[in-house]
Amino acid sequence: MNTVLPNDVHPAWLPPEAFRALGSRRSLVCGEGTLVDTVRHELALACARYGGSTDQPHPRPDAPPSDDRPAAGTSYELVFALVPAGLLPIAAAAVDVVYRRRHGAGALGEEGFLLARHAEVTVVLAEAPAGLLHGLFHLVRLGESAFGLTRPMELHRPATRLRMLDHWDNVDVHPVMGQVERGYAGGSIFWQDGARREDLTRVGAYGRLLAAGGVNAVSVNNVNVHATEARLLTDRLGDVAAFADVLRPYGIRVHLSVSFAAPVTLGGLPTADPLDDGVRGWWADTTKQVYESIPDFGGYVVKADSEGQPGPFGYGRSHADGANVLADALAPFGGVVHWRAFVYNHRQDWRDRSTDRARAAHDHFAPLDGQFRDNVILQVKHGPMDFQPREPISPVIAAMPRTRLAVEFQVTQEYTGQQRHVCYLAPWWSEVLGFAPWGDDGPTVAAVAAGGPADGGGLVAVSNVGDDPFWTGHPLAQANLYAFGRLAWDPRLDPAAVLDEWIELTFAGASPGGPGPVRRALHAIMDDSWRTYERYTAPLGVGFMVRPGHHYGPDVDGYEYTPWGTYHFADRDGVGVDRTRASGTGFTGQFPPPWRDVYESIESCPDELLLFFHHVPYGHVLHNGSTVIQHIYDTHFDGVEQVAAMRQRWERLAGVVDPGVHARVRERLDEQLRCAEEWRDQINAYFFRKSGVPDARGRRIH
Ligand code: GCV
Repeated sequence: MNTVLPNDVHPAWLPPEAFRALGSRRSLVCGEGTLVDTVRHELALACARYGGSTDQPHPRPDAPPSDDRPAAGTSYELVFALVPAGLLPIAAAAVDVVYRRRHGAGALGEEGFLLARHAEVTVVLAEAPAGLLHGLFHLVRLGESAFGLTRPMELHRPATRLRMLDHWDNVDVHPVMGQVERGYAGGSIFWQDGARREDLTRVGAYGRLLAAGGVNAVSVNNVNVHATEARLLTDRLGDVAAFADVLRPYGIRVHLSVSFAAPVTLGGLPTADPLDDGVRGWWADTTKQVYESIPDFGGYVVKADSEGQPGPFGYGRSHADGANVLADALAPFGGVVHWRAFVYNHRQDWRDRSTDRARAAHDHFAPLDGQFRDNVILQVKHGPMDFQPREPISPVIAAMPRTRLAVEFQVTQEYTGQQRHVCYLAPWWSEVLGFAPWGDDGPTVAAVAAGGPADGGGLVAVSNVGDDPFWTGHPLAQANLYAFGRLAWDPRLDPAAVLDEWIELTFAGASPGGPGPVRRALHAIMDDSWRTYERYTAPLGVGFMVRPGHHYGPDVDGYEYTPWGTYHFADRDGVGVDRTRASGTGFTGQFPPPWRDVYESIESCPDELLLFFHHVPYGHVLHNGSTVIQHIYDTHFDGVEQVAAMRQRWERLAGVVDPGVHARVRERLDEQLRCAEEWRDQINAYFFRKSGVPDARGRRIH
């Protein structure tokens, strides 16, 4: 295991200083296995730097589980142990007894851990090695406070079993999309010049960062599977196995995006019809070979019948037929298929008012509830459209109680400033995860993803990293990657507290005045940055006023007359999409009560989604007391002022944070301000020209 990153790569939230508290202690690690070795290795590195020591256990085989005598020899300050801890030093054994009395075996699961302080020893106890690894990173987050005099016993386990990142990386550089589709941080960390990178140190370091956030699965290639990438399933499988080898020590399983047409394109069969025996056999044989090289392979990700990708519709079959054939091939090995619900008609006619892209996923998938195998996970984008800065939740999330659902987020900032803008997305994800689709008494979106008594599908996000020295292009975009992992582990976490953790870790020891000034400045810049972004871009949930193709910067009518859908219907009198049952596309009817009625009525529809659900006159008065047109002007002027304030605030950190980070963020904030002004001026001018209504405050509109 090589954790030494090249000097020009930023350590993100795991700088050596973050390990000071652990590295200066006398620690003992008990247990065996790859992940336990990782814990040992991490502690050894930290101790070499900070003067502590780390040991193997010296158990006394005759010691009973509740033995109270200290271990012979060294007295430890920190102990990592697997249950049962009876043969270990006093602290772990005593904690083990209390834990079992209170919680019973199995309470920690495969990845959970218990943290306790007993007889001046900090103890991390787990039932499986992954728990010790997560416990280690939890201690890194706690720093010195893990060794405070008193600490109540804490039990931690992830809310959901699968916490995954999807990479939209291509092996070959795609002529239009480049190497990483919707990537804003340079090339792929996995591939270069059409081949697997020789040196996978970065991939290992990435796995380490992800594990420290809480992620445990990575899909390594684009869901748009082009010819070269398709071969990762067969003759280029060695590449995937190599990634699995370097990610395994961090408890991360590798998954692969595959093409539904693979039996034809790779297998030479005449059809990919999922009900054809030859096709079933091909998937079964191919999958068996995958597991022969990668025994802990996670499974397949499939984008089918979507934006030009092949799928079961081509054979007159349903998406359940399609997903199940892959699921059957994976089942003997414990693998899963993530089947994406992002299926819509991208060849629609803007003149046809009855077609509504928002409806598509529910129309296609809700009728299939109950028809998928247990190892199919239907992967649903959190909104019905496509990762806009504001959307309602996808009604599919509330429509398939007999299907395992994963909720998909987009960490890569395709529609949220492309990592040139500061846009801390955790508050948005937290809102989505905490949303209760059946009303306040029902389960939340997070609970659906976690599943009931059986496993849910978990949470998935599209990654934002590349071979950029800061990993994410914009150094502050690292916070989004960190926050996704943390919220996937525990969706109830407060996004501001998660940001605090990220600041503490990332800037640990990096600033002469301590992290205080950095923390204050970054909260001021980032806490509300998603809402700031929302203010200066498309108003009131209408979305998609971006430049077609690359999706950066404003273009109000960019998609208005294209086959991709998502229109705003602005005219001289008003703006917005009528998605009501009464007079529009009927999309509101896809929600269960109370939301189907809340969204249906202009009176009860929340302001921030008004134009998503309703076409209203410019003079319509919002709940906040402003007219729609005045709200558009006000938010756009405010949004730009807020970006200017962010930029000023960052200036004051010159000399406080690392000069390289400072320069990169400053350059990005300059661009953010320029772009926000462009948005303000285009949006305000557009709506002023359409409506003829002047700004009540007489500000300049072009
Ligand atoms: C990988 C949007 C993006 C595409 C992406 C697609 C998806 O349409 O613009 O680049 O394709 O979503 O999620 O599959």
